Amino acid sequence: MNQFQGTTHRFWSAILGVLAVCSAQAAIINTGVDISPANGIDDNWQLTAISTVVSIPAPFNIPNAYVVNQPANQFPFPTWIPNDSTSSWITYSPTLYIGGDSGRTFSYEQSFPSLNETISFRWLSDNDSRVYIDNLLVGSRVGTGNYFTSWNTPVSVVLSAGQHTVRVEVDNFPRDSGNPTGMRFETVVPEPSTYVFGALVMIPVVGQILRRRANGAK
Ligand SMILES: [Ca+2]
Ligand SMILES: [Ca+2]
Repeated sequence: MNQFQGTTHRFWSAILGVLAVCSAQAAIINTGVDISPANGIDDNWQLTAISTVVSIPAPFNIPNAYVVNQPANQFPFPTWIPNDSTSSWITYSPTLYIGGDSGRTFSYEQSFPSLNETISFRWLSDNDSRVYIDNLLVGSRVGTGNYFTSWNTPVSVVLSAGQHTVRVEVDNFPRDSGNPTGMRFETVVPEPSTYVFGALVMIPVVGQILRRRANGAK
């Protein structure tokens, strides 16, 4: 390698290093991706709250969120899009209680580190759901409750560098029988179309606007 080749090599190494940093994904870990699956508990997501107007059946044990590991042909699969190697469903109970009214709202959370970057993600839920990052609503699937049969258009969020929290609130609709609830969440590679047509939410900017309004209201 001569001097010119060495300079060129260093140049491209630097460029590739920058690209590697730019393409790094925030470390939200998909649901059901579990380094120690034997206990059935999701290592990365936690069940932080259950809001009930009726008692729900045991067993459940906050903060454990459990991976739904039914075979792909066993209820609630394939009515729910079956698990795959990218992500799996999680729920509040190790036995996925499906015998009766198991409502109402289940909150799943994960704390994660991020660069100053844009991330995109999509999710499934039984039934309605809302996604918050640092307590700001960034996406929702509400109305029919049938959000277990198709993925939403990915939501993109601009994050500041640092530690963040994602929370997914899932409302299980009341029903007399056969009433599972669960959630499935995965990050996706941002696509250019996402920036144009998707919901682009800038967490730091929104925070600044809210602060300005608060200051102005004094
Ligand atoms: Ca585990
Ligand atoms: Ca349900």
